[in-house]
Amino acid sequence: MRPCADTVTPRDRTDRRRCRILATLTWTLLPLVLAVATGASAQPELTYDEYLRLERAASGRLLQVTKFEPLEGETGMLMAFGSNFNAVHIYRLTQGRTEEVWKSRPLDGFVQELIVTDMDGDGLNDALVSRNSSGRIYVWALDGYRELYESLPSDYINITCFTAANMDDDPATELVVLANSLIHYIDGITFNRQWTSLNNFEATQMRCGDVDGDDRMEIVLNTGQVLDGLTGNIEWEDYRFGVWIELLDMNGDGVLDVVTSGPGQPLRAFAVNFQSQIRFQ
Ligand SMILES: [Ca+2]
Ligand SMILES: [Ca+2]
Ligand SMILES: [Ca+2]
Ligand SMILES: [Ca+2]
Repeated sequence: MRPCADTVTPRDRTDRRRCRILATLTWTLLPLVLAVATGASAQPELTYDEYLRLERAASGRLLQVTKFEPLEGETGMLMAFGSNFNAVHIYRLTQGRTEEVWKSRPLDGFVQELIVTDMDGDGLNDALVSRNSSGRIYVWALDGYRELYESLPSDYINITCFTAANMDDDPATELVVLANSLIHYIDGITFNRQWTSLNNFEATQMRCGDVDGDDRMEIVLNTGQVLDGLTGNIEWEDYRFGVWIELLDMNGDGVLDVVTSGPGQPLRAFAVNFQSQIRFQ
């Protein structure tokens, strides 16, 4: 395969994206690439969202590091990370070169997790979100890195995990935050708190998706609860999941499954729509 730089024009983001997907699949998921080349070449290419889910599931566990594509089609990738001096840095990585392009003001508490997400729901990532050890949340626009939101010091004492997903009828993505043992939805455009759970939860990782195929979103907690995304009611909790969870369709029925593992643990997968563990044999 030729390097991406030889085949991609600077402003053609679609080709660059395809090139990155292909390169990632080739070098990290060679068996899948071979399977596609030999038997499944007629299948449509992964959507970007599928690719991101795959990449997240296969990525490292440095929660303070995330990455995103340059918005204007420049070469390279942008990496954001939280430093031990309570700041977020953005570096641009190109072939053989790393340069800092932005640094935040000093934040309250150290960065525990950074995510990049699509706050306005138009399909393109537009925001960088940080949760900090002080219980604060910070949001910056990817376009120019202006600060869009910071939670008040009095809002939350402790945030144990968060994610981003569209959980309701408005097109904006919600920040789904487990803070002070309650789950909150924060609208990604107005940053108003739109919903808070009645029950307490203690998870350290969560993901959101339609895991039972009913066209409604669920919240999946690594403690094993699967919650209806509109009511917060527990829909299933027969198993305790591992430390790490991701949502991928593992049995090929078109419905997301819960894939989980933890230190020293084997991978397990659960089909919530069948309320059972998936047996690979
Ligand atoms: Ca967007
Ligand atoms: Ca929404
Ligand atoms: Ca559902
Ligand atoms: Ca499935």
